[in-house]
Amino acid sequence: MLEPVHADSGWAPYLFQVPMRPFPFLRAPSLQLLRRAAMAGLCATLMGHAAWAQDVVVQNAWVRATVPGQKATGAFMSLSSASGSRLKSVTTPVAGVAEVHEMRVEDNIMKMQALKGGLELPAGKTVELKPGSYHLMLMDLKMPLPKDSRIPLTLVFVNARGVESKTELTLPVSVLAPTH
Ligand SMILES: [Cu+2]
Repeated sequence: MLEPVHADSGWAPYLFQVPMRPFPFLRAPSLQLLRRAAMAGLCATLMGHAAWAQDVVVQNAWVRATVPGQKATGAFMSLSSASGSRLKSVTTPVAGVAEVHEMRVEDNIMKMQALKGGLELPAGKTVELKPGSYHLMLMDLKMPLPKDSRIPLTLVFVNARGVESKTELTLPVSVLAPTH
């Protein structure tokens, strides 16, 4: 599995994971080198076509910094799914409760609520999780999140065939959306 990449440099971070056993048919020890070479080639290919490897590509992920005593914050990112997927759930060790939320205006009041069924990611579309819109809500925070720190966060996706996959991220903590 590739480590989640985070770019401080301004290069858009591509965060994805690779299936652990893509070549079960190449198990013989004599094929070890061939297998390794194939993996290297595959990885090189994946770098250029991230969406092909993992159905969902995560970009520009960040979490809002907190002040001491603050018990909740939001995490934001853009998600694009090649073949259609659903963000089912989210977990992070820094929060007791983490949910996928939407914000909408009801009777002129901005309200937010958990998306019980998760967030649909239509094939080929980029879904933005951003302040004032869809977001990940981290509640019951176990520690302050100072800016310029990082937190681990796991996204659970379900693809169009109903297969679940996890994407492990490391999110930068920021006061505003990092510029890219
Ligand atoms: Cu919320």
